[in-house]
Amino acid sequence: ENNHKDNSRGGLIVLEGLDRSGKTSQSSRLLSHLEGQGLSVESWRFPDRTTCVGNMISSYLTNNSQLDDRTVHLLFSANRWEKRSLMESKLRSGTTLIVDRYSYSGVAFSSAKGLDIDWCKAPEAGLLAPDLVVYLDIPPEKAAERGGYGGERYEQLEFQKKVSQYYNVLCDPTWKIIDACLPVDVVEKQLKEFVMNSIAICQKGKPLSQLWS
Ligand code: DGP
Ligand code: NA
Ligand code: NA
Repeated sequence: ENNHKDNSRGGLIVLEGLDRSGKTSQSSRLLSHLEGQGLSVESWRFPDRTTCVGNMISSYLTNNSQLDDRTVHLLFSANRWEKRSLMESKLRSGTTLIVDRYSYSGVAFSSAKGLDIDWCKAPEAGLLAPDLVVYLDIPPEKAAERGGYGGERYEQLEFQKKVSQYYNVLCDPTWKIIDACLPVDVVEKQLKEFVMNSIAICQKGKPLSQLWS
C-alpha cells in the first residue's frame, strides 16, 4: 500500500473551469487511470446534489426554486462543509480525491452575480486546501459552442464570461492551467502528469492545510 510513512496521505486534487470545459469527462478518465495504477482514489463533485442541502441547490439550479443570492452562496458553502470531515479522513487514510469544482467555483460564480469577492471567500475559509488546482481553460464562446448548454440557471454565455473574469482574479501561480481546447487525449496526458506529481508529494507526508485562513 501507499503507507510508507505514518503521515503519508492521499492528494486533494481539484478541477475547475467554466461549464462545458470538460472537467467531468477528464475526472472520469483520470479516475480510471489512477485506479489502473493501483491507487486508492475516489471521484467527488460539488455541488453534491445527494444531500439535503444539495437537493436545495439542485432545485435552485434547475429553476425549480428561487433563492436569495447570498442564501444560495451559503448553501453551496455548507455543501462543502458537510463533506469536510469525510474528506479529511479519506485523505488521511491514503485515498486521493479528484474533486470536480470546489470553493473557487463558489467564489467565481457568486462574485459574477455582483457579490463582494471577500464576502464570498469568507465562508470557505477553513475548508481543506487543495494540493493541486487544475484549471481547464476555455474561452466562454468556445464552451458555449460545445453542443450547447443543458439549460441550468448559470449556463448562459454572458454570465459565463463574468465567471471567467473572476476565475482570473482567483487564479494564483500554483494553479496548473491546461488549454481545454486541445484534443481530449492531450488534455488527459497533461492532467495525469500534474496529478501524479502532486500525489507523490502527498505520499511523502505533505501536511494538510486550510483554505484562506
Ligand atoms: P455542475 O454540477 O458542475 O455543472 O455545477 C452546477 C452549476 O453550479 C454550475 O453552473 C457551476 C455552479 N456552481 C458550482 N459550485 C458553485 C458554488 O459554490 N456557488 C455557485 N454560486 N455556483 C456554483
Ligand atoms: Na453545469
Ligand atoms: Na460541469
